[in-house]
This record gives sequence, C-alpha cells and structure tokens, in this order.
Amino acid sequence: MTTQTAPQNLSCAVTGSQDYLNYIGGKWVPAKSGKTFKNVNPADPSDMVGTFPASGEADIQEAILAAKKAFEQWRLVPAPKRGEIMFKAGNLLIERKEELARAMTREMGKVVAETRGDVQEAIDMVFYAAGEGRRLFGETTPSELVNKFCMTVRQPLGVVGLITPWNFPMAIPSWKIAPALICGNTMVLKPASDTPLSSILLVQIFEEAGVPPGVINLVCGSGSEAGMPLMKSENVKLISFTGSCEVGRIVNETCAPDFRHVTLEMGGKNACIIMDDANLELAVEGVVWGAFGTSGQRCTATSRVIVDRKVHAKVRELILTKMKTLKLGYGLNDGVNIGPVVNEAAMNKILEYIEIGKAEGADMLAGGSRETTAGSGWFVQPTLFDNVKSTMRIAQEEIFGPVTALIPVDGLKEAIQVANAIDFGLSTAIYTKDVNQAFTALRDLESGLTYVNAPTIGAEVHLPFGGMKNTGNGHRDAGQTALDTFCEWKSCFVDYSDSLQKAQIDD
Ligand code: UN1
Repeated sequence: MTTQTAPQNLSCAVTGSQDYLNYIGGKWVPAKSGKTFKNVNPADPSDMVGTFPASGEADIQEAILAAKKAFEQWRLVPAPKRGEIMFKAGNLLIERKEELARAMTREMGKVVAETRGDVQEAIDMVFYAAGEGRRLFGETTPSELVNKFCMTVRQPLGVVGLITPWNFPMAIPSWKIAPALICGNTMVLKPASDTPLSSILLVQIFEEAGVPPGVINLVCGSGSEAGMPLMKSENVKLISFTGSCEVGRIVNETCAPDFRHVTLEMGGKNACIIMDDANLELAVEGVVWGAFGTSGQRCTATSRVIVDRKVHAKVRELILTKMKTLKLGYGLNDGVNIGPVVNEAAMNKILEYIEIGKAEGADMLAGGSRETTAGSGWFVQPTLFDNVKSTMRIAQEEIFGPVTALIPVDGLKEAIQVANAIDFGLSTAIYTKDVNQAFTALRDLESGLTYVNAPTIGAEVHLPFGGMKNTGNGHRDAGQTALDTFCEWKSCFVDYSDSLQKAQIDD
C-alpha cells in the first residue's frame, strides 16, 4: 500500500482541487483499487472540489482491523486524558472555523452563515463530550445484602461504524465521533459521498490534536461499496447511522442477525403550528427560516405549516412577502440566503415532488422551478403550496428541499391531529401565546423535538436529538443519551462479607 502523510491543505480545500485520501491506521492512503470519484461544487459544477478514494471492502476491512488494534490501548486511556485531546481538537476547530465553513459551502452548497453554524455545532459537541471525560458518571447504590457494594460503570463497545449524511457534514459526524471517543471506542467513519472533504478536514483536526493512529479511521466511498461491508462486519459492534429511511432499514436488517447495535436517525416531515393568538410576524420568520434555510435540506426542516384558519390568509400573505426577500446564489457571495441543493438528482427529485403537489390539486403560490439565474448549479426556487390536505403526498413524504405546505385547520385539536398524522416524528413547533395550548402541544405532539415560539430547526448539542415513529429506532444522538449509545453498562457487585450471601433467597 502507498502511504503518504496528510496532503490536505485547508486553503486548497477552499479554492483549489486535489486528490484526497482515506485515513487508516494513522496513515493517509488511496483506495486499494486505485479508484477515485469526483466531487464538484453544487453551485457551479465546473468547479471541481477534488477527487476522493472510491473505497471498497478491502479498505473497510483494513480500517476495521486498524480500529480493532487501536482499541486495545485507547480503551485504557483515562477518559479525562481522552478529553484533553478532544479539547485541543475543539480549539483547532475554533481557529479554523472560517476556512472550514468556506470549504463546506463550496462542497455542499449551504450559505456560509450556515456552514459556520455547522462548524460551531461540531465545536459545541467536541467540547461537550470532552467535558464528559471528567464525568461519565455511573451510580453507586445500596445492596440488598450486608457488606456488599454495588455500582455501575460505563464501558466502551469496541469498534463502531459511523455512517453520516451530507447536510451537516461536520456537525453530525461530530455528534458521533465525539461521544464515541470519550467513551473509549475506536471507529470507522464512512461519510456521505457528497461531502467527503468536510469529514477529511474534521478527522485531520483530531489527528493533529493527538488522537492516536487507528482510533479514528475514515473511508470514503459509496454506501453499497464501502458502507455495506462496514455494516456487515462482525467486528463492528455498533452502526450509528443518519440518513434516509430506505438505507436505515438496510442497516437495521444487516445488523439484526447477530444482534449488533444500531442507532438510526432518519427522515422528518416537520410541522409548525401557528395558532390565531400567535405573534404572526415572528411565526412567519420562523417558518421561512425553518422551511427554506439549508434549502430545506434538514431532517428538521419545516415542511408543513399547520395554520389556524382564522389567520390563514394573513399568514399566507406574510410568508409570500418574506419569501420575496430571499436571494438564491453561491453561498459564499454576500447577501445570499439560499444556496443550491446538493446535487442534480436531489434537484430532480424536488422538482418531481413539486409536480406531484400540483397534480394532487394543491395551490402553488410561489416558486416551483429550477432557478437558472442564480448560477449554473442546482438551484431550486423556494416553493409554497397552499390549501394542502394532510393526506396529499407532499404533506406526507419527505421532500428534502425548499418546499413547504400550508395546511389550514380549525383549532388546536385538529392542528395536533394533523401534525401527528404522518409516519415520521422528528421535530414540531407551535406558535402561541397561550400557555395552556403550548403545554398541550408539548405533551401531545409525537416528535422527539418540540419548540414553542421557535422554528422546527435549531437543536442544541447537549440535548438528545432524534425522533419517534419512522424517524428512528428509539435511540438519540447528542446529549447525555449519546453516552448510552457508545457505552455498555456494567453493574458491579463487591461482596466483602467473607460469606456466601444469596440474593433473593429467604434464609
Ligand atoms: C439534521 O437536519 O439532520 O436542529 C440535523 C437543527 C440542526 C441539526 C439538524 N442543529 O436543525
């Protein structure tokens, strides 16, 4: 195998193009097959971001073995020491935030204010998890028996596989890498093939901060060629996946026969409810940010606006006015609010959904097409449908683009019913000034995240992130819950009575 030191250069990532490599066992290496794939700027497909290893089973196996070997040592490094390395990584992320953000905008399209937010979320997660190095609390608890001591401790799982999406190419890998690291696991990261560079830049920072060779391995490639062998390996104790339901099902089924752990964070069809007593200007600001920010490509995007009929006309007018202020373009240019969508196939899928919405009889009030004046890339106009029925496909299926649906209802009861009448359960929001309505919604909305008087997007790393129903499989990323994902609990009993004490047996 050819080995090289890290060739990646941050200024090149922002403007130039180069051949990037996998990171296996502490070395930057090409795919064994020598195959590569290209990645282009979605705002300008003639701008080549770089070529990346098109890896396959042999590369994945080597990465898993490197991780397995590194685990022997890493699991024994005291967690506060692991945390110290991570604090260094957090500081490097802060130092390079601007360049990382710019490289990410170029790679996946969202505007630089948002890619800065993506890097910031990674910084937050790395610091948050690093701090856990001095906690990672277990519990002590009395025993039923005399002279017996009971406690619980967290133990790492071993090698974990992390499969991450392109829409938050630093934040989401960091939600998985950081807690996995602090808990003492080693890992193989397979990032989305639309955003390998952002992951490479992130992993380089961990390398520079002093994460030992083999602890984090990064293998670029497609889901079928690189993701599949990672899921199939019996040496991989957990797959933590964020992406589509379709692939999530494959992950679940692949890991099920030998009971390997799986965490899934998948789609959303998130509703924002606007009640008649709400601050309508605020609600509409939240809707426009939630629906069209990141070009609607967030799992948490506001893709349904459930509005009380009494304020329907007013809300519609306010949304349309606000939409007129949105500017599409290259996310590094001043004044641009909406970047392109990630690739041509994504654009075509979104445009198809717009046609479906029209055919279903919803009223399209704005947008509806590709925007060619914004550049040569994959730009889709922010699109608003009105008088959408909850049963329509555009109100049920995840579009993952800048399209939202106004659904008029009568009162809170119907609003909650409609909000819940979907297969997903990630994020919901309600705008109201009435505390009774707010708490009723908090109780009854079926979603892992619920916001009152705030948009459906905007999760913070120290709270659990994930959803109910088809959004997930009961696990949560981030927050304290991430520690449970990346640890096994061990209950420990120490009997210092010098006699055989039989629990639960009557004397
Ligand atoms: C996602 O869309 O997959 O709450 C993650 C938010 C972001 C994370 C979104 N902090 O919208």
